[in-house]
This record gives sequence, C-alpha cells and structure tokens, in this order.
Amino acid sequence: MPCVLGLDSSTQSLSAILLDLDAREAIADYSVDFDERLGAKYGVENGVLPNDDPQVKHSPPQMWLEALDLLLGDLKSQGVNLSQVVAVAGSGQQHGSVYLNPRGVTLLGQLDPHLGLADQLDGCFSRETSPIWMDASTWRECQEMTEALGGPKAVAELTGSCCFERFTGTQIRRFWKSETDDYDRTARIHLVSSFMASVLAGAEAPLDPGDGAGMNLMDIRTKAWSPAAIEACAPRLRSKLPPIAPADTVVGPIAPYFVEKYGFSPDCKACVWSGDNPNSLVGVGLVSSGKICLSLGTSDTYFGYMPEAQVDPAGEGHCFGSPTGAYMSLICFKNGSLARERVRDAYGMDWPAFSAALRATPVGNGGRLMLPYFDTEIVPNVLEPKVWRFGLDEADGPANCRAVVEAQQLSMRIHSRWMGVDSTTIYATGGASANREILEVMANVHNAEVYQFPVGNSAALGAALRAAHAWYKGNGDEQPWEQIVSGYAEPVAASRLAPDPASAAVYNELIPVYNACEDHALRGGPDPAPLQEAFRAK
Ligand code: ADP
Ligand code: XUL
Repeated sequence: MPCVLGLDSSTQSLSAILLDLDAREAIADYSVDFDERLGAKYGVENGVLPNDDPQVKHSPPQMWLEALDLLLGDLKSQGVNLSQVVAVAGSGQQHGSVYLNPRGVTLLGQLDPHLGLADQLDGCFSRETSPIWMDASTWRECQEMTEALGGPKAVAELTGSCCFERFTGTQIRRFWKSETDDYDRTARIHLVSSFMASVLAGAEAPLDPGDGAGMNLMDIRTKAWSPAAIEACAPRLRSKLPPIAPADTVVGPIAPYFVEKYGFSPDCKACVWSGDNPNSLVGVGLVSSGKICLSLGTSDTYFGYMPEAQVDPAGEGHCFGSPTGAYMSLICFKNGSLARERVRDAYGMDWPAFSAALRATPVGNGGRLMLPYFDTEIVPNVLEPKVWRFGLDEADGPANCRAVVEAQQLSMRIHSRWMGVDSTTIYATGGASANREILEVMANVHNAEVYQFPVGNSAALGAALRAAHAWYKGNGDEQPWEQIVSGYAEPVAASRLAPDPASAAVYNELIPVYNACEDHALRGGPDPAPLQEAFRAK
C-alpha cells in the first residue's frame, strides 16, 4: 500500500499526516509540540524565543531539526511502517528564514545517522536564530525597499504584496545592515520550507512560488527572482538564494540518513515543500474559485483560490502562488489564537469555560468592543501592542471573551473586502476551528454557512496531497487536482453551521461601530461612543 507523508513545521509544533493512497484515508496524524518537548532546552514560549523588544520574534532552527528527529522516532516506535512512504512533502511557516554558512551547505549532503540532526548541524548557521512571520522589527527596511522599487503600488504589482515587516526580503535587508559580516558568511538563505526540504533530501532544495511570494523578492507573474527587488534588498544576494521550482518538483530520493535511521525506502521521493498557507489551500480542497477558508491557527488567516494574480489596492492583503500553479489571496491577522488564549488565561478559564462565556453573552455584546492588539498586528498595521476596550469593563470575563472573538471576525470581514468574494460558504480549519461557539460567531458575522474538517491540520494534509500529486506525476500518471483532493480534503457535511438571520443583522449594524473604533484608535478619528450608544439603543 503506497503511502505519502505530509509534514508541517509551524510556529508551535511539527506535525505529520500519513495517507494510505489505496484506502484513501489518513493512517497517522501526529504532532510534536515545541514548548512541551523542547521548551526547556531551547527556551522558547509558544515556539518563539523571548525578547525584550516586542517587535523581535525569532525561533531556533535547531529546534525544528530536533523536532523532526523526535517526530520520526516517535512514529517508528509507535509501529508506523515508514518503508511504505513513496513520497514526502511539507509545509513551513511562511516568511521565516534560515541562514547557512558554507559548512552547513556541505553537511546537508553528508548527514550522519549516528548523530542527531540538531547536533551535527551545530555551527552551520551564519545567523543562529531565524526571524519568523511574527517579527515586526523591519519598518525602516520596508520603507527603504518600497522607495527603491517606486512606491507601495509598484512593489505590490511586482511581488504580489506591499513590503511587510515579516516578509523575508525586509528581514534579509535588516540582517545585511546590522550584521554585515555574518551576512557575508552566509552561503544560502532558505525559507523554513526549503530548509526542511533540503534536510529531507540531503541536498539543497528549491523553494516553490507559493512560499516565494512571501518574500517581496519574486516576480509574482513570472514566478522567478526579480532582479530589481533583489537589488533593492541587499548586495550580493542573488547567489545566496535557492532556485525557485514548481510545487510538484521532486528534489531527489530521501537522504540515506532517514533510510538508515527510520526505515524509509531509498526510493522514497523527497518533494519540494511550500508555505503553510498554500498547503492549507490544497488541504481544504480549494483548487478552484468560489469558497473561502478561514484558518484559526496561531495566526488567523482568510484565504481563497485565485485563477489570476490580483493585488489588494489597500495594500493589506497578499497574492501568493497556489500549489496548483495558479494563485491565492490571503490576509493574515497575527493576534489570532494567542489573543484568544490571553483573554482565556486572564480569567483563569479553559476552552470549555471560554465557550460557555460565549454562550452566556448576547450577540453584538451590547456594543462593547475590543481591539485585541495584544501583540503587534499585521492587519490593520499596528506596531505598538495595545488592547483597546470601548465600553467594555476589563473585569467582566465573559464579555471580554465575546469581545475578542467578535473583534477578530469583524476585522476579517472588513479587511477582506478587496478580494471581492461574497462567499456564502466558509471552510474553517486550524486548532481553534474545533470550537463551535467561535464558529457560530464566524457564521453570523460573515452571514455564511461554516463547515469544519475531519483533519484539523490542513497544512500537513495539503503537504501530503502535494506529495501524492508529485508521485503520480513522476509515475507518468498525473491526476487532476480535483481528483487528488477528492475524499480527503472535504468538509464534514454534518458540521454545517448556518447563520442566524437576526444575529447576522445585528453584526451588519455593528460593523460601522467597529470601523469607528479602529478609526479612532489608529487614525485619530472621532470618539466612537455616540455610535455605540445608538447601536445599544436599537
Ligand atoms: P499552528 O499550526 O499555527 O501552530 P494550530 O492550527 O495547531 O496552530 O492551532 C493551535 C491553536 O489552537 C492553539 O494556540 C490554541 O489556542 C487553539 N485551540 C485549540 N483548541 C481550541 C479550542 N477548543 N478553542 C479555541 N482554540 C483552540
Ligand atoms: C501569512 C503569515 C502566517 C504564517 C503562519 O502571511 O504570516 O499565516 O504563515 O505560519
């Protein structure tokens, strides 16, 4: 029975999904949590290294390697037969980057099964820690690259997005400016995806256009490095970047390290990885237009399939590549699960108590609103963390639970208008999509029916499906994407949550009030209190 393996190296964990292609079912779904298993050793919290500066968010790349050994070792000791895996692909948290020195590039091809990955690659990084998607420290570099490329619209038209603090190009520029010697010692700058793919292949892997579009360095239409963007980023950069190749490229056979240590077949194909969002697109079956997905993971993302490249005129959203060769639109809200957890923890609750609080409070929260910028925010752009409360008593736990969830959904509805998708169906995925009370707010705010998925980790599932696509294609049996995802990436029909018309009407009234709060907090607009009063009076 041929199996494919999908891995997901995300902010807080490394996960795996193993699919049996004959039975068309998942036969293993397993995860290694970074804090739980490696937190003490690497000093991370929620997978991220603490830093006095709230704008700086880095993670240790060796932790990701050690997690790979732990995960494969656990699967093997649970009796999972990895010799049946015909192809492996993966998903990396987007935008994060890994900096290898020349020794690192060489050692990737000589991995020793008698040593752990993290130990043998010690001393191979020209930058010890990796900036990740949560980092917001590159405002200045964003300005510099934007100016060099002719303004925000020009950058977005060229690369699919305006310059963003977390995008790899601005992060590379900051590294070059602040640690020039280390930059010069860098032989290869990988994304998390292409780094992990390189380890599995034991050879330098390309990155795919889906993940490449999160760098501000790739021409979104030609899907090749943009010489102008590279020039605007940092000197001597071109030779440090890996090639870009389609998402169904096979890098080569899996490295002997994994054959000897974990029992993989030497014929197992190591495929190109992609970013978590392009993988999730496939993992929820969005291989054509029509529906949208809301992923509630560490960040919350709102995304959909796009046949042609289209950019957000307001500059908040992104155009990434899709694994199918087309495109995807996406907006990322950084204060996702971590903001919900901050509120939950502030009142000593667990998730069932949080859900009970949502059930106990009225739709629209009596006009009490929160802007939950516990951390810096991507959409809307907020570089100083601050939680705003409008008519909301901080001591009122249940009202704060409702306020954070309503704020997030209202913000998604407002900031996704540029996509022009008025979808009446939302696919919900990510860890928090297990929470029906949160999904109820989602259904009513967006006035759309919401579905859950049997597999919570759509990124790992999408990676496994990409591995299947590459494997069939390599065998001369290429299958249409609709067929690849059919039966795997389908919502649970019985999970359907329909919007309640009366509640949807309340949120339609609340949208202008929420807009006024944002306008007041971020752009110095008038006090929203009169609008709140009018909302309450209705
Ligand atoms: P990522 O892949 O981005 O690391 P996941 O998609 O695995 O994240 O989601 C993890 C998050 O899911 C946790 O941070 C947690 O806050 C959230 N979560 C898990 N269960 C629930 C629940 N029942 N209600 C709300 N949130 C939940
Ligand atoms: C998307 C983004 C996040 C990360 C999370 O642009 O920054 O969704 O991909 O891993």
